[in-house]
Amino acid sequence: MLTKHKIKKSILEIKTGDITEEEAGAIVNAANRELSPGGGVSGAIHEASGPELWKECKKLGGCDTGEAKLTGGYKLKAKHVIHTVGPIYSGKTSDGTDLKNSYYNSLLLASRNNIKSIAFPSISTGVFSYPAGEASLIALKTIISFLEEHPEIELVKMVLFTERDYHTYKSSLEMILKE
Ligand code: AR6
Repeated sequence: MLTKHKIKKSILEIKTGDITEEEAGAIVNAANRELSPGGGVSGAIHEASGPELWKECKKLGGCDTGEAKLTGGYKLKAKHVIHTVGPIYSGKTSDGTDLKNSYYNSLLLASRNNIKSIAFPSISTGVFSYPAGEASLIALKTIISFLEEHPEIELVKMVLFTERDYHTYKSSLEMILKE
């Protein structure tokens, strides 16, 4: 399943798929603060990339919530991995700010490293329990406003693991575009 939308000169795609198989300048990892492999999408990315990824991650000194760090992609089709740590959902207003920062800082890191295409999973909505509806609005609004200011990022893909998440993100995009 795939939806494409043009934001100024850039393309925003919403699709179903396994992010470890995406071709992109960078795929984003929904990491933990230690940048250790863990489970969920992070475990899958480390598995597909191979042990060199964890070796490089160990040298980075962890990552704070809302921040982002860059590594190689090793055995992945993507040249780089951008590791970001989303918030563990608590219901506080700071959750929204932290989630926004995860998307924003990942995009900024891509831009600063001349990466033109980037694929995101649905950060924080698995093990970290962020409700997907709320998270999708924050993710898409942050991506859209970034692309409006940064035409150097040519393509952003939201790669959703389930059809249910795909429909959630698609409905949120339609809602945002009507505003
Ligand atoms: N491709 C795309 N999306 C995926 C894939 C995949 N291969 N696998 C899972 N997802 P989660 P979080 C989706 O739990 O909530 C880890 O243990 C999944 O369906 O991976 O940010 C880390 O080490 C969900 O929609 O990330 C951290 O400790 C989304 O990815 C913690 O989990 C995010 O789910 C991070 O939790």
